Amino acid sequence: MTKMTPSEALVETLVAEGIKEVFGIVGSAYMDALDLFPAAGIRFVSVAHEQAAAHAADGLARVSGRPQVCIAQNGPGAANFVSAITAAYWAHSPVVAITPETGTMGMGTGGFQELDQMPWFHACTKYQVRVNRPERMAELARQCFHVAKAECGPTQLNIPRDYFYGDIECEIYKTSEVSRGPGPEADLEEAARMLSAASFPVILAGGGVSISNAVEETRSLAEYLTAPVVSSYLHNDTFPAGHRLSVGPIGYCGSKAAMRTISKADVILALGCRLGPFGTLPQYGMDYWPRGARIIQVDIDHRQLGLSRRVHLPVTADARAFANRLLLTLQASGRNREPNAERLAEVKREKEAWRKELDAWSRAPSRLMHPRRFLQELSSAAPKGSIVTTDVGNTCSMCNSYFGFTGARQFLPALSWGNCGIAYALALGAKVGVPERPVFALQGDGAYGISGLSEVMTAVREQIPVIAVVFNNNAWAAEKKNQIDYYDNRFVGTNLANPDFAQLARDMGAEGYRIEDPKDVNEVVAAAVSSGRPVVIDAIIDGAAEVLAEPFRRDALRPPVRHLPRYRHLSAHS
Ligand SMILES: Cc1ncc(C[n+]2csc(CCOP(=O)(O)OP(=O)(O)O)c2C)c(N)n1
Ligand SMILES: [Mg+2]
Repeated sequence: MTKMTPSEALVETLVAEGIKEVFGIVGSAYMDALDLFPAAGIRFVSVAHEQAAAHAADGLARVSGRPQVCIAQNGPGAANFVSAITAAYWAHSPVVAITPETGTMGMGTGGFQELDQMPWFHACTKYQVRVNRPERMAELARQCFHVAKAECGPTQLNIPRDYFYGDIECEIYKTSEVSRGPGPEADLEEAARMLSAASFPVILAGGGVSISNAVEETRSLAEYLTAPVVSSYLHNDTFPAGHRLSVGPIGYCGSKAAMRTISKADVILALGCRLGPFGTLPQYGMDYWPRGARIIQVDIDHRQLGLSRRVHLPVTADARAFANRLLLTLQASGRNREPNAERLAEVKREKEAWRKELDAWSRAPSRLMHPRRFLQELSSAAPKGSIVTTDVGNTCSMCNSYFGFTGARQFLPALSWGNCGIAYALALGAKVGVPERPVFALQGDGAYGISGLSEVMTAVREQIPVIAVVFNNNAWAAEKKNQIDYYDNRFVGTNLANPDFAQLARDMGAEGYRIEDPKDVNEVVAAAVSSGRPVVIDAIIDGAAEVLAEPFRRDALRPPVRHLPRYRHLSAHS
């Protein structure tokens, strides 16, 4: 036991956990701890809005695979975390949100910046705790790190502001690594039997493959079985795109090759995959999910097993450990598999057909630059190994069929929270974690206005050279597409009128480029990558009905029905 202050105990716990950066906006509530950061070797990355601090911590956690930290002033500062922490929750990203709160002697009196902060984070964290005595600062902070790691999600450390002060005795030590097994032997054997007997086995690689760094193990398994590998929705980085068994992602705006391939499966190994219901909906008019297929579902979180689909073999296991042991079990079974030439040829055929179709879509005529043509150029111009974050929007969704990756932790999309305004700040965090790689933040013009624009100031101030690409179609086009398809082109709130984003970037101290012709993409991207400075590329693209992707929520929208006389002309069939 060593004598220290609670502020010292908190900061020393961060140091013990290997924290090098903390994202936030300064506030008096935690200034006593903040003052120690430089001496502790912790960089405080000061952002423009607390939402960006939590997204940046998420981005850094996703690329590093380690818990990361954001901190905010009590009340309004902490409230600004909520949406971003929810995004991290659905991304299974270990973010520790430190939320100082009103002092213990003022609680309940309605003093200043006071509201019970625990309910805000109740539904979006794996664990939350209020430091109830200053002496427990290190212990409770440590528990937040432990659960964030062990349960792959955000936690909240809530600290009454007077509890940073005083003298305490405590011990500082690092949380241990939780090892996770490959699942029961009997399940591994059953999985080996099912896959060996399958006539068309398919591996569905989910986010857990990336989280557990199981890409190599998945590759070996796929090669042994000659099993095509489909990435789950928005998890394009779970298998190398150039591999001969890779067919790309299913889900909204995904790969038709992947959808046609999985539709033929009689056995699916859903590895590190929760089989999220949105990610398996029909797409491109294809109801591709093979209802007759037998499913082996492997997830580290037993709550996900069989949650949205009937599963024949549910296994609670680490994706990497499971894949590794399953391969050994298959090899030991004596069935020494030769590569299945027919299946390989089929995969090749499907990929080629999809490539041709996508190419034709990307070269369709348009008045302004076609978004697909732009994405085609952008995805080939981005250097191999780049990290790409994406937002929520019509153009961003199309990215799913253009961007392939070489390995895990390279693709950071908004995922299931689906909030516009996430991409830029995710990229800030990612770039801090992997400074040697180009980091691209892809977002629509609407989403950029929510958060990206103001965080360019952060990138400049903190010298974090992310490359932002703004898909500028002067519209909240994903929503506009609904008005086109369902509301007879009545545009309420979906048109935008943008400033010159490139000029604005230059005014903020970043580099700014404008692209109107796909031929310029290569040159601009090369300049952006070599500049080593924050860059904003304003890509002027077409937003006409013909170039837009399908409505995002076809599954949930209905034609308008109006009964009242004053609205009757707004009915679908008026
Ligand atoms: C925070 C938040 N607000 C609103 C929405 C609803 N929404 C989904 S997509 C979208 C439009 C996105 O527009 P933009 O970023 O310009 O991309 P585009 O669709 O034009 O490519 C909106 C408003 C959302 N997902 N998140
Ligand atoms: Mg737009």
